[in-house]
Amino acid sequence: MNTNFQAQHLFNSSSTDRRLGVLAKHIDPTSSMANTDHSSSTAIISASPTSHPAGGSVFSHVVQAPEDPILGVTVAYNKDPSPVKLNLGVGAYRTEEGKPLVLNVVRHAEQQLVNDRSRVKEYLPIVGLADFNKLSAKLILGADSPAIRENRVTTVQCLSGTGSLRVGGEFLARHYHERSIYIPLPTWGNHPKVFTLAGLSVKTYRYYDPKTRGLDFQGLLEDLGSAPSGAVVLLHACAHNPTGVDPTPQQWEQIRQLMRSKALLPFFDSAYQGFASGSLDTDAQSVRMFVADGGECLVAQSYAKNMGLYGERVGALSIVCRAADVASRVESQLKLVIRPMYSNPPIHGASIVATILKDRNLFHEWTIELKAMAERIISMRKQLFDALRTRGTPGDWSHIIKQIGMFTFTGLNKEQVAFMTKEYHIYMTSDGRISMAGLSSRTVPHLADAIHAAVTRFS
Ligand code: KET
Repeated sequence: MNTNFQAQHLFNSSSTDRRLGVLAKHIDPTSSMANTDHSSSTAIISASPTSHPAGGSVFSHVVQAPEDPILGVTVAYNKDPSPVKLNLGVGAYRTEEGKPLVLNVVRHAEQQLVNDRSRVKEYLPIVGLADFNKLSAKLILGADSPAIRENRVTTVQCLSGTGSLRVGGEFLARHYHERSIYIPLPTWGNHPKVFTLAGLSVKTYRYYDPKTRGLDFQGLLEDLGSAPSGAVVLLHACAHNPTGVDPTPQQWEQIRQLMRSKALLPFFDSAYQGFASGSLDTDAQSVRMFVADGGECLVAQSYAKNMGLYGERVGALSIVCRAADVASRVESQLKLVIRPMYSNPPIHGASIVATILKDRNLFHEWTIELKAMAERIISMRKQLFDALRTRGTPGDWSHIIKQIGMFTFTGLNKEQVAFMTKEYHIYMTSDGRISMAGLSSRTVPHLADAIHAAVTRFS
């Protein structure tokens, strides 16, 4: 068979080279925000060597890539020998003792799985564990969702939230008529990379207003209003990362009306269901609002944070369609995206999730533990706010208690962040985002001292 022909079929008109070229132009890997600074693009793809190195490595021309703006913070933290060091970079939950948490409910489910000698380690189907998929769709869309009842939803198990976004992006690049995806400014730093490499053309819409430290709702409506009809729009289902700013239910409704009137296709990223409000249902309202109108959308779900299954890489991509026969054909094409990418997903994490979601008692136990995590984060917000007020730190810090979810977008600048890392061994992303889930009552005073010193020194 002709391999060029095959490759053309696999990627339609977008070749891998073109995708990488676009990425190199688009991304500034030193920032966790989507932007158009092209300065460090050369670090991603090395130029080919002009001649074969005599006796040297064929890879000697490979340039050193920068660390990831979020995961690189942990790399730097791990190298610091200071006993007072504090990692507020990556969004990973820690206990009051500063330790990673395995939920009790996860331990119980794992015990059940281990005790069941009938379980085997065979390959899962390409789309993953059937129970897991059904239950995941129910969790995000609601148990009584007409879309599920009418078999209009296809759900495939993917490698956590990131993998779900990537599979959804590749599906759209192959089968959807409009290649542009609009992502909020700012957004999770991996979004532009995931979608560009999936073959989509990444654009931004205004989201956050640094002056009010709130939503730039007017800017959002204007930018989505002038997006081409049919464009894909990435929406954070709740607990927007990095800003912690979500639209109100009324604003969501206006966004929905605008998007539907322009046939813009919603692609929800749901990485924090249950973490914003403590309630799984409340945090799914934005998604359910868009599904209730009978229209189509994509949803990427992650169980990394809400079940603490970070390293198990469990997530799901759901595509809600207008008709059951469409959903079934869409699923057949998703299999063609997944099979050459990683063949089929891992079994363990999805089995844990399915065990919890299908057992009434375990599910209840989970909601209690999830609420406790969300409440601890909220109490950290209050404690940090109070600590800054007690110190008389200049500025209005009320956004710390107003923002939602795992992060506070402090407003601290790069210079202040660098100072806090150097002098106080506090690690965070350079955009001033701190993971509230990494704080504890014991470490709040240290962070407040550092912020106070940074703000008074560089104002
Ligand atoms: N979406 C959003 C909005 C998000 O913040 C993350 C992770 C993901 C998807 C992907 O999570 P996964 O582990 O693939 O299910 N964010 C944290 C971790 C990271 O950057 O990988 C973070 O922002 O710290």
